[in-house]
Amino acid sequence: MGLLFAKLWSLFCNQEHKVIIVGLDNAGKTTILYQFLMNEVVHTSPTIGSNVEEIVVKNTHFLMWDIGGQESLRSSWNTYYSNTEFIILVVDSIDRERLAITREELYRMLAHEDLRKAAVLIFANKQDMKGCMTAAEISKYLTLSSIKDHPWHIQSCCALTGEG
Ligand code: G3D
Ligand code: MG
Repeated sequence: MGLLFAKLWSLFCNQEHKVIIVGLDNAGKTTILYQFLMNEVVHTSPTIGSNVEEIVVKNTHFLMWDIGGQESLRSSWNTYYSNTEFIILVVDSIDRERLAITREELYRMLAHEDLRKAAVLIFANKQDMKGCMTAAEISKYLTLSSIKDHPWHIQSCCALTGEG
């Protein structure tokens, strides 16, 4: 019985989970991915298409897709959606002008059939920047409290230092 349980547990633990990292260009997606991966800051250039990396946390494998956020690439985000369990939405907390676009993209994603069961983590990134919006302000603007059909969480962070 114990052995069976251990086997089931290890099977469960070794499962691979698909995560997509989305957000507008320059939000900090690639920096966050490499912060997860190596705990260090890498010099990024705008992502054309996508980067994919595997991260292992306590025996659980996460396949992280970092998808380019430029306007021309956003329409192809949905080609990455199938089997996605977690969405990481990265927000540039200093970019007030484009928060409305992020909001639009967020609700478009949440309405997509392939993401019906996905949980959402919103990173309010660039908290080191003076005058940035707080996670509470972003949460209010994105009306996160109205999201009832997906588990969600907002976390303030600074991808450069790994804080948050
Ligand atoms: P993207 O993948 O979402 O397009 P990147 O964004 O990861 O390429 O980051 C875009 C720029 O924002 C980079 O600066 C990166 O260093 C910077 N950046 C990312 N996270 C933070 C943060 O938390 N704080 C600050 N101050 N800057 C951040 P460059 O200058 O290389 O374009
Ligand atoms: Mg990028």
